[in-house]
Amino acid sequence: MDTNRLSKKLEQALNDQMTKEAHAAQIYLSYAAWADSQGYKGIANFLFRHAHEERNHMMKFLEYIMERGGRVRVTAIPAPPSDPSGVNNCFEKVFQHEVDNTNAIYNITNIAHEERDWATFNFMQWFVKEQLEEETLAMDLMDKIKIAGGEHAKSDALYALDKDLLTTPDDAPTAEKATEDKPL
Ligand code: OFO
Repeated sequence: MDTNRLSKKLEQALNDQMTKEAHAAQIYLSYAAWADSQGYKGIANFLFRHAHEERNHMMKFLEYIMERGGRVRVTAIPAPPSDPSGVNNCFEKVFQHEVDNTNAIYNITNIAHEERDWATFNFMQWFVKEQLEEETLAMDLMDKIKIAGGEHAKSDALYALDKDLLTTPDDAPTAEKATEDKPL
């Protein structure tokens, strides 16, 4: 008896996303290694921590596919893109990556909706919320580098930014947590 509760299309999409999350971890690892090679220990630390989060996302997809009786397919992870040309470019790449990942998450959520697979639709809500946080976090990075001077940031501003990222929390506060007396 077939106990697979996922359609072939969703099973494939979830497997693809599992690989995408592994790829995301590789991207953050490579940017972190680049940052360290440039002497930015704080930025590297922030990106290494984030790579770890992406591996956790990968595990959630893996676990969910198994839970639904589907078949997990572990495939090759594509190589990360080329090194950033500077801190500004690094943060732009991070932001663009997160926007692309949000689109991939929305695509699976759409398929689940079309198929009326409410279990998968419900599972995907965690990622919809997570992507909101990830994009906010990436936007915060863009704000920080903008204030530091963008592409033309001077070394003292980059030094302060690097120190700041060493202790920047892994999760960004989102609008739903805001109150009148405690705005973001
Ligand atoms: Fe897995 O959220 Fe970033 O990519």
